[in-house]
Amino acid sequence: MKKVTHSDLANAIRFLSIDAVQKANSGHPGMPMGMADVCTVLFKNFLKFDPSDPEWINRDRFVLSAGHGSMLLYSLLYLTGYKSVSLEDIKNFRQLDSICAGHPEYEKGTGIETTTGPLGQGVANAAGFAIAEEILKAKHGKNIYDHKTYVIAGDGCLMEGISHEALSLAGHLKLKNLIMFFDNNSISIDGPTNLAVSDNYKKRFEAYGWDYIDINGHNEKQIFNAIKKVQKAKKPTVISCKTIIGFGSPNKSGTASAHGSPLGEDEINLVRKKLKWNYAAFEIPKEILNAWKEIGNRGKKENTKWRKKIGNQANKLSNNSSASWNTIFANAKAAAIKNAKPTATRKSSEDILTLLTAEIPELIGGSADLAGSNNTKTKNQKIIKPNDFSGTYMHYGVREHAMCAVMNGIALHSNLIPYGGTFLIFSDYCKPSIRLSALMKQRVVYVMTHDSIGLGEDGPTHQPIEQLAGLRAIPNLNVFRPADTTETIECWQLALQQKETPSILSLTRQNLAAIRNELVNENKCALGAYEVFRTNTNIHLTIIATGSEVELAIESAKELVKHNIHSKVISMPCQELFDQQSESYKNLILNETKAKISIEAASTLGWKKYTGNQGRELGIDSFGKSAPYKKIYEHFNLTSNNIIKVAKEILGK
Ligand SMILES: Cc1ncc(C[n+]2csc(CCOP(=O)(O)OP(=O)(O)O)c2C)c(N)n1
Repeated sequence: MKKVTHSDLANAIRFLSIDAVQKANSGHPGMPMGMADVCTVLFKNFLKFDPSDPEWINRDRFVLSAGHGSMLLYSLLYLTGYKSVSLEDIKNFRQLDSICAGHPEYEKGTGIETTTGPLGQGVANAAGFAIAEEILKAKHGKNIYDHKTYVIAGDGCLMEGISHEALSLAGHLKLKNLIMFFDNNSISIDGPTNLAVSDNYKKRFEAYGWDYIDINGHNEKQIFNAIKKVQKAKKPTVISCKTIIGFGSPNKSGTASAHGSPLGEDEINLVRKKLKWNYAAFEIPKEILNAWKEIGNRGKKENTKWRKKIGNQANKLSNNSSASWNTIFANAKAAAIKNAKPTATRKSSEDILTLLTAEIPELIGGSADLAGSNNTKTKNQKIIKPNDFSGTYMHYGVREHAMCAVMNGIALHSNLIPYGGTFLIFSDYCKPSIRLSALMKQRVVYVMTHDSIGLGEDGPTHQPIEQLAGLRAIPNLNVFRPADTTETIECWQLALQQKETPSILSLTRQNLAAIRNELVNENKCALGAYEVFRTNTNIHLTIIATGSEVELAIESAKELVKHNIHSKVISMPCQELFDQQSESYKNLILNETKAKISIEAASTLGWKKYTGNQGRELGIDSFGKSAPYKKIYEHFNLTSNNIIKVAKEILGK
């Protein structure tokens, strides 16, 4: 039997990728063809993984940031013996419900470590994986956690701004366990990358504090030596792999035409000739498949050894301390009612976080240079520093986008629970990563303070208007806007309980009066909306408000009595949770009166569905203003006088 060579192994990846893209008549063959050699050497000799135990916590993480090259990942998963990807799945590349989706989609236990496709996200996710590993290593010891994160980034990933943020942060933190393969093929969609970029990559990476190694990405020996070298790295390392996109394609290699469309039957035949691959589409000769399966089996021994070494500690690692959480929340609520005083919800958030961070070591906090403004750092938290990851608080620097994608990586890694803060307005800088938290069902908590014109003098650049509506439009994301300390505690509880849904906590800068003065064990915010005040059994009007505007709604309801208008006030801290309630509950809340007013100091977009045809939405549909905040509320007519006027109008009084 013929000895299986490196080229045989690499070509198996190439042809599976080519054939799958051709059959789907859609996809990106060029990148897998170009990076097949690098991945073969990595998987064969270095990557610590066990396809029979994809969730082994001490596995190396492999992230394909250049997600369009998804067939590279699927080929590797199939060839090395993951149960998640069969040959049939590969034949169904890009078809409905195939695990081999257009771009890799995270699914626990499959070997697909994260969802990629929006270029650059994977780079920051990888930094998050590497940070999580360092934190867990510092906490549990090298005996248990000792692995690396490998990420493949293309020219596109490195052009994206998020990569600059993430690389800079990784360099600062000296993440020696992070290794990037730069698929340096100098081609993107529009053509050669010199149409748009002339970065000196070596200088760029070195300036970030990374080691830079240059290799020919088709030279097995060079690839091997480079990966061997980085096993002992003291810093994050990029291995810049000079590769040829579409390697092996006589007419398309080295050009943008290999990037994102099927090669075509004729060209594929020429590739088969050139690479001496005399097999039919999707056929992997037995000896080559066996050689790949052996590579897949390599990690099993190491996994078994590791399990023996750590003994029963394994169970402890995957548990977290959730049992004690409910007591913390219950006690905090009791204290909030007892000591009620005007408090900004960002401060209420800090207060509950102070209790939580004392008890829940899995909570990893942070902020994008606004720790003191977002109130995300508690007195219990030590700072995470280069070479010292024993802390639980990250100063992410002014890097909102990377912060959020790093948090996704931290959440994906294992059982850590990341939360991070910025101003709500800058959720716009975070959006692509927030969307991916939601898509990947990750428990990431976004602490977004200064959540309206209530922030005052900083003016329209800092005052969110359309942000809440935009965030609420993201599926599987809970947007919480609590109205006082008790609601803030309840919303934090919900954010931590929802293991498959990320949360936004939209919090105020300004003080808010307590609207809840009766202690109930029930988490009222879990209903999404509930009655918080009423002036009579029989009412004419329903006022729905969120966050800082609940206080205004209650004040207006009291005033309305003087005009013979009785009303109830609904606090709606979370539209998404309210929408999930039973029809009868929704009816109870919304349909007691036809006349309804919503009040939220933000875009009115989306409120009509609650106020209905006879309702009115009070909000702000222009940009904000720079002034003391009470003046801005007046400017935008968010006053009880105006609410009374509107109420009279819709009630015809
Ligand atoms: C944020 C983002 N912008 C644009 C795209 C569309 N896109 C997909 S691949 C690609 C070019 C990437 O070039 P490169 O990384 O060099 O990949 P290669 O051509 O080597 O496969 C672009 C612009 C995307 N996926 N994500």
